[in-house]
Amino acid sequence: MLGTRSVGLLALALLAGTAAAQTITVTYSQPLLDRWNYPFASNPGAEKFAPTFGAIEIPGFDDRDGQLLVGFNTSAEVPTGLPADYYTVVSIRLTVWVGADQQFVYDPTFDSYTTVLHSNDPRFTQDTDLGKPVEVFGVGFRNGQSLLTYNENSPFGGPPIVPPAEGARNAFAAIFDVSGTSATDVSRQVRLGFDADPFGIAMIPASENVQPGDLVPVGTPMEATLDTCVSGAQGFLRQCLAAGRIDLMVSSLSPAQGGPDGGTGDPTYPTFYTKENPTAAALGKYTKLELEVEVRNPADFDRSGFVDTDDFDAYVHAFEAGDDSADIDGTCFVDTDDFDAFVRAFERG
Ligand SMILES: [Ca+2]
Ligand SMILES: [Ca+2]
Ligand SMILES: [Ca+2]
Repeated sequence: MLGTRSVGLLALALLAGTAAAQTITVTYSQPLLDRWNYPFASNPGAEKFAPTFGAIEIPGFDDRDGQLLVGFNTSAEVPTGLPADYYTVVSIRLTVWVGADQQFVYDPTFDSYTTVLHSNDPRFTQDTDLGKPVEVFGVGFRNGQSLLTYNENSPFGGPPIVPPAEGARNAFAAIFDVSGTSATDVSRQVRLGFDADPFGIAMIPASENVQPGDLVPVGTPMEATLDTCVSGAQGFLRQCLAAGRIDLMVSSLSPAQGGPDGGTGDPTYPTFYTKENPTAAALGKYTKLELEVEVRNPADFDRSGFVDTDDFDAYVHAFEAGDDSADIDGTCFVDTDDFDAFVRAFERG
């Protein structure tokens, strides 16, 4: 609590008009919301488990059929409402907890969508390792829903009212443009035929002694360190922080057994605890987010506390040198878009 309080005072100082950079480090030991984002979830915000599975190329269902939406309210620790380029996520790690025993095998590496195509599809490629990774994406919305309106018990999707329906979910696993404002739904990426880089893949800590290809025991933590250099990731997180809430979608293309509703047959997909799960609550195994954010006006490039022509000169020098510090738009590389972004920030003051 003391740590959170001191962070709050720093944020107040920022709002009071000092231009100093702030670095905020915070751990959210429970989510604001977690929701089984699945068309047949009868009580999606109160489900005790969130199974993540695919309904690969099954008409009427998204390929990423069962998804886990998690959200964290950051507004108490990270000041909201600033221009997006004030925010830079330095590090971010999401931890989820496996909720069913030995139901899937651990795959810590990316698999192309081509590995889940039907084997007679000419684009099919053999998966070179057992299992499917647990992936973490950003979250996009449709049908008038948005980051701050969509909650545990908001409507799953738009018309038709009776599921299933493809491409109709109101909150979906998404990749983003550089600005983080334009979402591309990856829920149907297999039938649409494209690969999508997740922001992170959930990994099991070495101390758990679970090797790739092993069945994963119940209660195992899985940690996804998000790569803010993935295209659109920093932009998406900037938009989240400006709004005061970070939403992420946990998803897997492990095919559901026994049909798309996961009805019959032995399941072979990952299931996670939600905060409503009494076992998770007793063990403190809540979905967790660890976050380090720098908040500063990028126009004060020399960090003097105010914006003047010295900042412009310093920026031009860094830009010409190709220095990492000249990356204003958060893409992890320096190009003329950064120069334009700096000029806009400088003119803003
Ligand atoms: Ca694999
Ligand atoms: Ca300055
Ligand atoms: Ca850049």
